[in-house]
Amino acid sequence: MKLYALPPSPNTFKVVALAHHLGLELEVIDMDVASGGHKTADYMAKNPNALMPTLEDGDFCLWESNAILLYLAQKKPESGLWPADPKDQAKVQQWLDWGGNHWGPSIRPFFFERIAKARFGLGPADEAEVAKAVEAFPKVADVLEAHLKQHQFLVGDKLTIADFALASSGPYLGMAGVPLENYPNITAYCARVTGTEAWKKAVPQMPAMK
Ligand SMILES: N[C@@H](CCC(=O)N[C@@H](CS)C(=O)NCC(=O)O)C(=O)O
Repeated sequence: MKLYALPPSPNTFKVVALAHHLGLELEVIDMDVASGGHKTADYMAKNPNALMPTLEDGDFCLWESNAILLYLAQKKPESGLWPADPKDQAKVQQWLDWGGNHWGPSIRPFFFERIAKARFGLGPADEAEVAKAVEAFPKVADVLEAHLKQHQFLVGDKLTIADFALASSGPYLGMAGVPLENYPNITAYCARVTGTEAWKKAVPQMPAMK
């Protein structure tokens, strides 16, 4: 299988980490966004969004990183990462949706203002945007913190693809200055999920910020 990738992005490295975890062979192809590799007709025939990641398995192409997690996990049902029980499956879907609709948007301003802008020369962080994000953060983070106070993982106290999706921001939360001082369970959870060998192999070292 091939993964067309933007290696420093959590949406890419969570898929790479899952492949390592499951022992699946994956050829990772860096799309070299700086030179527009992702905007070629060839690539856009695989993924019309011109975004990464995209999985290619023979003549089967799949985009949207969470769908890719699901596809890979189903190759190894014995892993339990996509549970067999319909209620557990629905709970996994619940957390995948919550991650995309609530957790992701709540941390995105920190990533954009404090990492992406510096990295891509887009000017200084807009502190007013950061202040808005700080104010909005507890409404979302309190939900996750309360759940993780009672549970080691998101669903059934076992690792699932929902954890691969939600914890994928973990390696950058500190660098982005996400205000986690009052969220020890979120911090411990991200370290628990992403502290394994599979993640260490998948997460590229970010060069130090100037
Ligand atoms: N919902 C999509 C998001 C994909 C996405 O936004 N990918 C970003 C990296 S996180 C990308 O390819 N950015 C390149 C660009 O915007 O040109 C997924 O989960 O796969």
